[in-house]
Amino acid sequence: MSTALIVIDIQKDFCPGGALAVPEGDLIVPEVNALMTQFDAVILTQDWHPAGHSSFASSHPGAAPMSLIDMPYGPQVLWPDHCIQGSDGANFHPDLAVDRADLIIRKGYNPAIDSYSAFFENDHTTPTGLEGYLKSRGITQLTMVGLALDFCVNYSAVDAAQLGFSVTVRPDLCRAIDFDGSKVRALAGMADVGVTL
Ligand code: VGL
Ligand code: ZN
Repeated sequence: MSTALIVIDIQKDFCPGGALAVPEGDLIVPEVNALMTQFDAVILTQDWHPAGHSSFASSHPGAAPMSLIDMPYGPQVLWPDHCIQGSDGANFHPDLAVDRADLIIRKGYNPAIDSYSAFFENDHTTPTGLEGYLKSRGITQLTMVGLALDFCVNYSAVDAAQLGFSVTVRPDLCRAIDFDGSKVRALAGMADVGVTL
């Protein structure tokens, strides 16, 4: 049985001053770095959108950021432009111990589909490859930290639990966008599928 720490989207755009800033997103970095030494594997995820991505409000004339639209795969929140491939905002927080990572998995690169989860795009069927990576390394126990608790951490944790991994989320090492009750809903949803909080 091997363990992995999955560090979700600790990128400049999700930290104060960034394009989609999560309040206090930067405060978790020192403790996340310290936690990395306690796992067999450390995996980082990186939100990585092409310019003009379909999850950006700017790609939908007249749509306001944080409004909802119906996509072929279901409802989608429209975000401010963020984590554009190669942009400074897509970089990891400068203090994150990136050198400790065994794997960096990028997601959200498909122009037509958003990808909150580290495992599947928002259609819930297109895989990122992370499941195969973990299984082929014999990793069964996952701990998740990062940004944002109510979106990418939430979707990643629920998918991992449903794929049969043993999953712990550390809410103290996450921060939430907390949009329209999303934080409370996320915590309840993760608990429902057996995620340890
Ligand atoms: C995220 C919204 C859009 C996240 C990514 O990392 O939680 N949220 N893209
Ligand atoms: Zn995104």
